[in-house]
Amino acid sequence: MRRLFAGTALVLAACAPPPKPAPPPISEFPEPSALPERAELPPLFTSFTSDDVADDAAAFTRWRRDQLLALFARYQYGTTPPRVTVTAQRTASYDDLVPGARFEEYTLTLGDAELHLALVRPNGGARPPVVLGLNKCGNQSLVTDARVRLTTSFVIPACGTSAETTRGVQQGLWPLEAIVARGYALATFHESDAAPDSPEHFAEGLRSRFRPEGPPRAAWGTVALWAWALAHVATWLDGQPDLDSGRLFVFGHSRRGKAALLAGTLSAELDGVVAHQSGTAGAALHRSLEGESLELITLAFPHWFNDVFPGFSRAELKTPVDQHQLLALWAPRRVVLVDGDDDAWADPQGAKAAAQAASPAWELFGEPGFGARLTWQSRPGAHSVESADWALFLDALER
Ligand code: GTR
Repeated sequence: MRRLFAGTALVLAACAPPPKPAPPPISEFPEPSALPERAELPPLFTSFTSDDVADDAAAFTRWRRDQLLALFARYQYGTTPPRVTVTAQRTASYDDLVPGARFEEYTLTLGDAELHLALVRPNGGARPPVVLGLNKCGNQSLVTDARVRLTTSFVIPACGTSAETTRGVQQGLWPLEAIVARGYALATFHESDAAPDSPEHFAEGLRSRFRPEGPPRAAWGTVALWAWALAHVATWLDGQPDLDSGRLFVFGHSRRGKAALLAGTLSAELDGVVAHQSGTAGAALHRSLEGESLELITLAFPHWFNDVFPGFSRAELKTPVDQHQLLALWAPRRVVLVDGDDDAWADPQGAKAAAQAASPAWELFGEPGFGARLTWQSRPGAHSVESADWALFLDALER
């Protein structure tokens, strides 16, 4: 999807734009306690530091996007290191593992770190669209076949006592045969390769290899690490000539939905996102005050964010960024938000309101927003991914 940004650069070169309002260094952004309370949503287009307004797509792309990224980095997710080069080596390929598909395993090298990717492609000649997502327990949890590489990264207790005990345990969440039957390839890697979802294992994965810039308190949390890894894998997938680089989507459920939403702000290669029940610090507005609060999420999962975000506990109205702005960073790409009727914790109405509030960003690009490229829906049921949900996700992407 580089076209979007490349095209903008051409427009900019031709029009010699005015200089962008320079944001102060991220370390000089005020502390949460010094920020004013404001009940209304922070603006999509007006500068954080001046009265400048990004009133067209070129201005939004030129400077407002960077401001919003800086605000999210400083106040929520933490700063991420610069991009590194990705190289890949195919380590296995099986034609008899998933009916109608080839199951491949790759080792991706990001600087001197490694991620282990499973890529399941439908048989046939066409270049398939791709859905990329983090998996919770390791690639071996998607299938029962003993040939698939066992993860060597940390296995969280919710998955099993060891990698060996988790073969096939996530099959229901990843209906590979049905996904490829719809013509999609599925790319996935173990989230612990990037960052274990555990404060006790905080220093493992990419965090052991990369030191983000900036003051320590602003350093990346686990959601940002996951997003950064997804963005790198998206770059590699985008460069594969036998995959459809114009239809590269990222999927995530719940905490992984938060990471999927953030990934698209770091990657122009991603053409769309399916964020399922992503909730607080995902698609739901901080200011909706329903479901999980900032206080509870930062107490229960401090490792997901930077050390500044807990400063908004019981102070949601002080947040200088809200989640409609995260969605706006996807404009004009495809955003599919799905919630569950019985999942009040994830605040479905807060996500719907965020999507409605983000819609003007699509219109800035001359595209229809809410209800068209940016959709929200709620399906019956609670907080989970069922195999049947995939038909709904893929239908939504195709609408
Ligand atoms: C919950 C958490 C949510 C959501 C969920 C999940 O415990 O409060 O923010 O991320 O976990 O990932 O299933």
